[in-house]
Amino acid sequence: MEIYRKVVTVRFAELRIRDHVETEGFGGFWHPGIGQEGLQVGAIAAMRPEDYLYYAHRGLGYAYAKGMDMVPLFGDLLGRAVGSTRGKGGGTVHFASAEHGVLGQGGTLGSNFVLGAGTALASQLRGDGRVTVVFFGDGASGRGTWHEAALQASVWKLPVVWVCENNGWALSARFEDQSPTPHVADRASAYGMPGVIVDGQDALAVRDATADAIERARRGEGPTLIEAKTLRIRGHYEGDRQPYREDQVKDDEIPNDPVHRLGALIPDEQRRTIDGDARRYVEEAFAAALAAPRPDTSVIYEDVWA
Ligand SMILES: Cc1ncc(C[n+]2csc(CCOP(=O)(O)OP(=O)(O)O)c2C)c(N)n1
Ligand SMILES: [Mg+2]
Repeated sequence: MEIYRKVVTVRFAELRIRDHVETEGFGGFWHPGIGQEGLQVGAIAAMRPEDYLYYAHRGLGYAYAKGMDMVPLFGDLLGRAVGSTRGKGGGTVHFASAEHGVLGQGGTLGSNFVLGAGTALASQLRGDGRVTVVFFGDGASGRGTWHEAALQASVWKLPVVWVCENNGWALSARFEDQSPTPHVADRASAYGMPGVIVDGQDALAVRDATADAIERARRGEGPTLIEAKTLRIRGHYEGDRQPYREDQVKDDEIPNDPVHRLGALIPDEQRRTIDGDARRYVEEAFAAALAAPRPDTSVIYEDVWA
């Protein structure tokens, strides 16, 4: 029930942002995660609140699932002072909340692989029992940083779980044109870790696979690579007309829609109540963020390391 509530909340947030981008525009790129909410929420449902998360750029489902409120998330996206970075980040890769273990991301895809191995090493040295989960796409899986982080994490049995969202596309490049093997998970064996393939549209299956990997990591047995098979529903960014793509999908015809799959498990009346509450929560949070002031220019040098 709780997973459904979060998935449907993220779906409404996705649709709200899509509408806003269409009518008002957007400062930067919005990479819609519509259709991938189930795997994002499902995997994170297996984490403890104190575990560390490095999310990917496709939507805001990860950070919400990890416990962040929608107001700071929308605030960051809209460049408002109520954002978790007080509106200074902008775009989809600059949420952060140390309190929720949401450690941010970066515009350079793959920079978080080595950071993820780093927080896992910190947890191992401190013996704090925390696990780090790192999300990334099929395209990012080709970065050299993944391979070095995966090797070292495996040799040192670091408590990290790699979750690859294979949606078949990296911008305009098909997965088949970027990988010599049919699955990203095939690469796990080179680093002596399990490579698990799971249906990314099945939130509960992703939750279970991630729970197994997290337990293994907590026991000190090292990393796991999970590959969740999913589909990129919209363009790479909102507004991408995808001239390179023939298999375009409509928002209301999402194959194996994770919202419908979970919703089918819940009695109608209860589901309608959850949906209504989620829709209201998203509308109110979006309105609150939109009404908030933009950051004052005087804060520009705050939080700058050097
Ligand atoms: C190192 C680096 N190279 C290229 C880019 C530009 N870029 C942003 S997203 C993206 C596609 C990533 O594809 P994938 O990892 O499969 O994630 P998806 O967008 O499908 O969720 C690219 C090429 C970048 N941000 N960083
Ligand atoms: Mg991809």
